Amino acid sequence: MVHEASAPDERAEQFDAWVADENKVEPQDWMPEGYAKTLVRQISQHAHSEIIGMQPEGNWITRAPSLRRKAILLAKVQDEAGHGLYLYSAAETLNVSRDQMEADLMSGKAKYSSIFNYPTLTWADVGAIGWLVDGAAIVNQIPLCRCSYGPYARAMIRVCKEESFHQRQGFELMMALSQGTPEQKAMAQDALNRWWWPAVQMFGPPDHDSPHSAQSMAWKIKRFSNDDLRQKFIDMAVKQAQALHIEIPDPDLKFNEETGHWDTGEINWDEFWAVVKGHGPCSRERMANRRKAHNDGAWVREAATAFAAKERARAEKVAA
Ligand code: FAQ
Repeated sequence: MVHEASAPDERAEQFDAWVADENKVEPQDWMPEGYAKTLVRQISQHAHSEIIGMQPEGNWITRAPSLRRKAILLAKVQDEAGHGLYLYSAAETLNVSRDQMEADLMSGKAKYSSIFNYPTLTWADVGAIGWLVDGAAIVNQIPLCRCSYGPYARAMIRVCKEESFHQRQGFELMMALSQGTPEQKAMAQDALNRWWWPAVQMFGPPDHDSPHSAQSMAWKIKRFSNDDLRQKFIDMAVKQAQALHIEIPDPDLKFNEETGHWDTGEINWDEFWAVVKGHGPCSRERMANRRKAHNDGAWVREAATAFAAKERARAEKVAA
């Protein structure tokens, strides 16, 4: 742990050594301003992604094809709300308020994952999201369980357990469709066609164009680079698509004997940046829904605050 009384440059050195030794940083510890700022940026954007990420699948709750599928989907979407809450709480340990994080999302200052700006056109999209989007999320988030910041790392352990169930239910749904009627198999293929490239882009820009990676890796917030995690996901997903007997929509996809990895065709980074900047097919709709939900929930927040004040006053009266 860093000694509060040390000279400023000594504190920075002690901090780097503490983190390099694989120790955890806790909220009460001294930390460089940039470290806290990076964490608030990443954790709050991660939380926003979970909350906005409820919308694409939420769209299918009323139209799930059976009671069993509906119960599973409801539970999954509720889990995502829970993940958002753990993550907002982890960010709050860094002295940023939930109101501030919410305001940054509404103003467009804070981002959320590009993937949630695509539409869910058919029931197969629910399977593709579970299989590919949760699959990508796990590959990215397992290393975050070892993040140097304690509250984020601990939140990630539970999140990953739940994401793992989400991924399996998506794969099982895709399996049911791909082994079903020709129409169902075509639906599974169409969903893969539309979700593949956005899932590959989820890992963020290529390493040479990722301004935050080097510092975040030095601070052991990120453990692997965007491209390394992307490759890991691609290698996994190719095998899974083979098991489903559906085709990844990339004519240039090829196994590289030398590296032992699957090489893909060009990733459309122009599309990625356009979506990140708010020009995705559903960007406006997602933000409009989020704003409405926030405004509709104002009375709940007001009631909870009034109730807490009443409880406090009652406790003070009893104590007096
Ligand atoms: N979308 O320098 P880097 C989920 C931004 S949760 C939008 O590489 P960094 C669960 C980035 O913020 C999915 N923006 O940045 C689920 C930065 O902009 P800034 C979310 C992106 O932080 C499943 C700029 O580009 N997961 O799916 C994206 O080192 C199903 C430069 O990028 C997390 O948030 C993108 N895809 O690396 C829920 C995991 N990529 O902030 C519902 C935690 C990059 O300067 C249903 N986050 N940008 O304005 C991370 O691991 C990292 O933040 C990265 C980006 C890897 C996302």
